[in-house]
Amino acid sequence: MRKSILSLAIASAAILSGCAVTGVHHAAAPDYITNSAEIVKAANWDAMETINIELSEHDFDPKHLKLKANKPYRFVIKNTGEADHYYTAGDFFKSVAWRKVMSSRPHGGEIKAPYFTAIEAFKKGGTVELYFVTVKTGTFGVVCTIDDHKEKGMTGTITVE
Ligand SMILES: [Cu+2]
Repeated sequence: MRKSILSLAIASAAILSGCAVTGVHHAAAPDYITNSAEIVKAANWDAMETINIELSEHDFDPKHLKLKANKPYRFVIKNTGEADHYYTAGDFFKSVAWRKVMSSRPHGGEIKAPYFTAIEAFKKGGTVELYFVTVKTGTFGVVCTIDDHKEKGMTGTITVE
C-alpha cells in the first residue's frame, strides 16, 4: 500500500500547487470534479452500494460494471492472485466525487484527494476500498498496467448511466 499512498499524495500536491485563474492566464478548466466536498456531504451514505471486485491472473471480476449516476458507492478491490495488480481507471477516477480511499483494516490508512490515476492491490489478499459518488455518465476503461497483463486479459469497463 505504501507505493499507492505516495502516488496519491503527489497527485494532490500537484493539484494544490496549480495556478489560480487570473484572467491573464488561460488555464484549461479542471477535468475532475471540483465540488466533491459538497456532493459527498449531500449524498445519502446509508444507500451506498458495495461492489466487490477481484483482481487475479489475469482478470477483473466483474469485468464490466454498470453504475447509476449520482449515487454513493464503495468498491472493495481485492487481489486474490499470486502477483501484484493495478486497477487503473484514470478517466473514471476523474468523473466521480471522492470521499476517500482506504487500505484494509485494522492496519492501514485513508487518503482524501480530488482524484488519482491508479490503485495497486498487492498479491495474496491486498485490499483497497474506494468511497465515491458517481457524477458523470459514460463508459470508462479499466486496465492493469503491469507487464503484459493487459494483453493477457486484464481490461474492463465501468459504465455510469
Ligand atoms: Cu495485473
